[in-house]
Amino acid sequence: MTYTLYGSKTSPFVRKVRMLMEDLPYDLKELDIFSPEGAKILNEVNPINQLPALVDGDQKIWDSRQIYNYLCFKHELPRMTWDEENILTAIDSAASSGVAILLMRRSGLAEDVMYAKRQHERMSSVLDYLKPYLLDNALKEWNFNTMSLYSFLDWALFRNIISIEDRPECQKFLDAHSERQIVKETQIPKA
Ligand SMILES: N[C@@H](CCC(=O)N[C@@H](CS)C(=O)NCC(=O)O)C(=O)O
Repeated sequence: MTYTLYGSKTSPFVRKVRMLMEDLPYDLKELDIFSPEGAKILNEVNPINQLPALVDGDQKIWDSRQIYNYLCFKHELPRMTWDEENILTAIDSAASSGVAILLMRRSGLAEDVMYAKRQHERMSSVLDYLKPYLLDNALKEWNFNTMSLYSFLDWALFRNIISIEDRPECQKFLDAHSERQIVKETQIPKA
């Protein structure tokens, strides 16, 4: 049975699911969700109007974490501990803050307002919190959390949303995983 994954090649939330599905059969249906056609197709699959969405026969699954849980259930992938779940929540929250900043910029909104500052503070706070993890487990492990972290960092740098100049552990982490085949296969298109 081939899954259908609705996504885009730039989304960090889609990328980590593509990494997770490296050995699973799926068709990627790329959507430009800001075009009327793409938005219509996405809305028929996911009323939240966000990517990714997974379709498995009659079953639709929204949200990357739900997709992870669904695939864990179906393919008996290892479940996370509660501490690992917290790490995923932190990474996803940082990525959502990054997406909020991107949407603000695309809307022409200034970033010297409380809402934007909260998003930047959240991303910094998460990266501060993850420093010991980045220096240890994250260098050695390749699982949904490290896939999520890689996808977020690479995307946020690509979009100029974060700077890691003062965070060598982030660069070390990216370097540790950048040669993986699935990382290369899912690279963000530069054009
Ligand atoms: N909680 C969702 C977040 C997904 C998300 O934010 N997707 C972005 C693309 S990176 C999106 O579709 N944004 C459009 C919007 O929010 O209107 C998940 O984990 O899948």
